[in-house]
Amino acid sequence: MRAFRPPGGAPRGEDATSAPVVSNIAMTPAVLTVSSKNYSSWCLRGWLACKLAGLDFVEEMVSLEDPSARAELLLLSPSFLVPCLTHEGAKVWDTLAIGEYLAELKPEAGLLPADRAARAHCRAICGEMHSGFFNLRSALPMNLKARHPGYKVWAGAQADIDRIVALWTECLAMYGGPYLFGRELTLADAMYAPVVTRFLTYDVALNRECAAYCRAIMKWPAMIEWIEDAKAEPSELEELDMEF
Ligand SMILES: N[C@@H](CCC(=O)N[C@@H](CS)C(=O)NCC(=O)O)C(=O)O
Repeated sequence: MRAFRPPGGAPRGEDATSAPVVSNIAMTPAVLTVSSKNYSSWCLRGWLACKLAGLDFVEEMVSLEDPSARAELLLLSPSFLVPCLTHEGAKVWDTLAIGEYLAELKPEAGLLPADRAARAHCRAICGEMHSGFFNLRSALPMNLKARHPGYKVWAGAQADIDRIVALWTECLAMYGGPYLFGRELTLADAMYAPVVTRFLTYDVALNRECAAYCRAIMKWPAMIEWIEDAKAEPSELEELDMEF
């Protein structure tokens, strides 16, 4: 298992011998365990939610192929699945649960809309993404390095695409865009961000509003950062063609 610590992630001028011990839990930075940045759509969602929350976190990258890493992952994530967020004694291993945890932890970050009805709407479409669109997810796996111009979408996946276009179009009309719930990014945008990349990868034709939404998401600095990292990933996984 490799651990990536961003430069400057540790408090400046502090080291293990001189720093006063306040609380072991409070001093441990939040850790988001993720796998491939090129292929893992759930990790992208969880990571974007952490960025949106303004959480101070470090990434821990695991290789799901490596048996010893998998054994270690079981200690972190009882489901074996990533992303998994470890923060001040809490261990959260499901993307939707991570989103809810962050919304509770950082209410000021606006992961969920302030208005009650909009908040319910946001939760409903996040839930729909989390539990649905199986045909889209299996037929059009996330692969940020790939481009398939003129890709022929299978009819089963087209029904999922049509439903997503309908729900995006409704949100953009109701809340005025440029994001799903208006002027500010929410958890819904993090949940649908890997759908945006799939639509670009597989050259899916969209209406004007949804195409503009995709452009807005692709300009999100956190998305740009993740995609740059994905493109820099070793190419040995490039042939992998599955949803995970
Ligand atoms: N429902 C889970 C799905 C998470 C998931 O499927 N994660 C994939 C990576 S994107 C995974 O960990 N797969 C384990 C494996 O391939 O062994 C969530 O919302 O977080």
